[in-house]
Amino acid sequence: MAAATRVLARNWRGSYTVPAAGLYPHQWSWDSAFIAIGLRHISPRRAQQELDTIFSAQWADGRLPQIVFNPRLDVHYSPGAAFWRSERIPGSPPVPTSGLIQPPNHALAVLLVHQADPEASARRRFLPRAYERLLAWHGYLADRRTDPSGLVHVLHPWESGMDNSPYWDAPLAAIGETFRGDIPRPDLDHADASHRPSNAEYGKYLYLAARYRDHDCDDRDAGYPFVLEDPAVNALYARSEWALGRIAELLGNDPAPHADRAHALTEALETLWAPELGCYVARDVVSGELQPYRTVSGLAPLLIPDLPHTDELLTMLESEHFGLGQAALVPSHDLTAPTFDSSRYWRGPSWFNTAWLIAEALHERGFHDEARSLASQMADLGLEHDFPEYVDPISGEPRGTLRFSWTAALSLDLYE
Ligand code: 2M8
Repeated sequence: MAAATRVLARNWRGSYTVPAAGLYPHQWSWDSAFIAIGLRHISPRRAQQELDTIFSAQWADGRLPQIVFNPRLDVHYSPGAAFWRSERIPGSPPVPTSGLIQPPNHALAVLLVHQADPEASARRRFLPRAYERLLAWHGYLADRRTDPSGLVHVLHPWESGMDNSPYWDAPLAAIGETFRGDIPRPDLDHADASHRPSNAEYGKYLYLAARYRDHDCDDRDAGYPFVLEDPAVNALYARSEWALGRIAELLGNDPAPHADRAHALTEALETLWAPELGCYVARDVVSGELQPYRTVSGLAPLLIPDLPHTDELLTMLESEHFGLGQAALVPSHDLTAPTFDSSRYWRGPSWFNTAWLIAEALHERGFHDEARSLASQMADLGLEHDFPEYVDPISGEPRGTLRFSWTAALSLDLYE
């Protein structure tokens, strides 16, 4: 507990927590929600502040930005504030941000942070304030990002939080273009190149980001070349609608619209079910093709109550593809796939945030032993390796950077 608390203190910047001191020197949206979930055990007030800070960077259209930049550290991360120039874009907030989004885990975090200390929450009027922000955020997803299928889409691999997942290989390859300018890689000063996405992938990332920026981050432009429906993004959205319903109830409002939305998303997720793989997959909206890979994103719908494929997903989790109980945590990609890479970012390594989500889902479904064993593995691996960003699922060795905030925060959550 003390070691995790120290990491969070070291990465605290007065009103938010950076994911890691060198590699990620700004505030990231879904990181902050995961961090707040752990922070609530040390200081509910700091956890509220973490979320308030990300909410204060909300755009006029309701989007919560992927990154809120500290402009003084712009050369240390790419692409930064000078790339996005968000201040020129109508509806952007007074602080510099990226125009993209990240997965919507915020309502889940707000509910847990509130419940950790309802009195402190009431004193600071945290819940009503957060509720307004969450309504606008979910409204943005419903109005600007929802497809005729009923699912929300991402317009960039970064929006999924799982940057180089194999899901994106074919859709990125189908885009003939790449970024023509310089491709700075300050990330390689802080992590081994073999643990990070490739230069070719960064060329595509920057091309797509620049294109979105140059269209003023306007979602009504129909011509984006990368439009993908991701299972984890939609599962977190559904799960967050359930949380928002509970928040509405606590504030004396009607929870029914949130339950309806969560049900509609669960039903729409059916279009991403791949029976031959035994899990959910992503769909490329441009080509219409399902992306035939088993990834941890495809297991994330376990987070939703009343899911039709729960048994199949549990079987998949325990199979040789994800090796629950055998592998370290939960691999980000199928251990048996030719595309599996035990070190490279979201193509195989096990991450602590996804392990936490799966542990939560197992716990809620009554698999208490399995949930506890995953939780204690997280705590042990975190402590043993100084809270790594991710680990090799076979050896358990640390990968990426160390003293990573959500690893520390979520390990703390599990000490309870
Ligand atoms: C990673 O993504 C950023 C871009 O957002 C990057 O590669 O520079 C991902 O692991 C993402 O899920 C995470 O939120 C972010 C910061 O920890 O790093």
